[in-house]
Amino acid sequence: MKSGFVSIIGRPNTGKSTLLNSIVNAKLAITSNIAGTTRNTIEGIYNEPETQIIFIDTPGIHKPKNKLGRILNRESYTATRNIDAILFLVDSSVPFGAGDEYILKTFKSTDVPVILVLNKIDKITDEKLLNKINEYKDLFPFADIVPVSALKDDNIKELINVVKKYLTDNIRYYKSDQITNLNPKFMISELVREKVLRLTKMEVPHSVTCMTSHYEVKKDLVEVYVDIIVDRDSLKKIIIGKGGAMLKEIGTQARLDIETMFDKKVYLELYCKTVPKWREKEFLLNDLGFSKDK
Ligand SMILES: Nc1nc2c(ncn2[C@@H]2O[C@H](COP(=O)(O)OP(=O)(O)OP(=O)(O)O)[C@@H](O)[C@H]2O)c(=O)[nH]1
Ligand SMILES: [Mg+2]
Repeated sequence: MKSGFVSIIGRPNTGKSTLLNSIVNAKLAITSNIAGTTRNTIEGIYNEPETQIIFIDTPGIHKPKNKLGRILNRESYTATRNIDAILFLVDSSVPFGAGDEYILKTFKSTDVPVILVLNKIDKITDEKLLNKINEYKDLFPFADIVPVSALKDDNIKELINVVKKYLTDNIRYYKSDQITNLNPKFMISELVREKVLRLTKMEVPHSVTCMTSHYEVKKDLVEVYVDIIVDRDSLKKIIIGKGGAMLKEIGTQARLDIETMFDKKVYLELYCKTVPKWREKEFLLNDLGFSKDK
């Protein structure tokens, strides 16, 4: 038996959550093309008869602008301690930038092996990929370099084989049929938040959060109640939409995902409310599962 913990670290929007979902073959972490989608560390458990790897998806590391931003960065850095390996995920279709350099600098103080994962190779030519590998090789003593496409499930098996070399434990941490540590309330809230992000696009980027106030699994139906919280009335207007059309669409799309999650019919009720400055309010952040800002 071989096991261990592996963190997925990188700039926002590089595909960390897409990679986690691809590895566990399920939708655990929400994804969108808006940078800063993930707000919590999310564990995805990869199981084989003699192997268990706990992959930790983290919020993209960025320059923090508010308390939530600082908490997100800290969550990511905490996930680089007491682990067997770090997957440093980069988007191979964009140039190496100050953001990557900033993260690489922090790796210098760790003795955890760092595996460079060049993602989104479906977007570039083989020649460009070779250039990228050469460019990165000189920047940091990476333990390994693996190109993948998380979106197209390309080279993921190879990545897992590479990760296996660095596992140091021999304990099964979770039951072999478990794929996450997340609770259903959190997963429901996230699925609703994903639809808000995707459907309202850039209009409502990070000013929204979702909270499942109640859910109940009945005989042939799951009843779900979720609050969508924004910090301004103008955003509430966007989320509700003309005659409630946007809220209805968010509800329809989220309900389908929640039905897949429970494998049952779902009754979903959404309620949008304004809480000014929720991002700065620690009690609310704690309620939402973010750790305390120290
Ligand atoms: N073409 C292509 N797109 C990808 C790939 N992996 C992820 N994406 C897209 O990149 C965008 C960002 O993906 P996420 O998985 O949400 O990125 P993330 O790194 O988790 O982002 P944050 O949570 O904001 O830090 C989404 O639109 C994905 O569909 C890939 O291999 N190829
Ligand atoms: Mg993410």
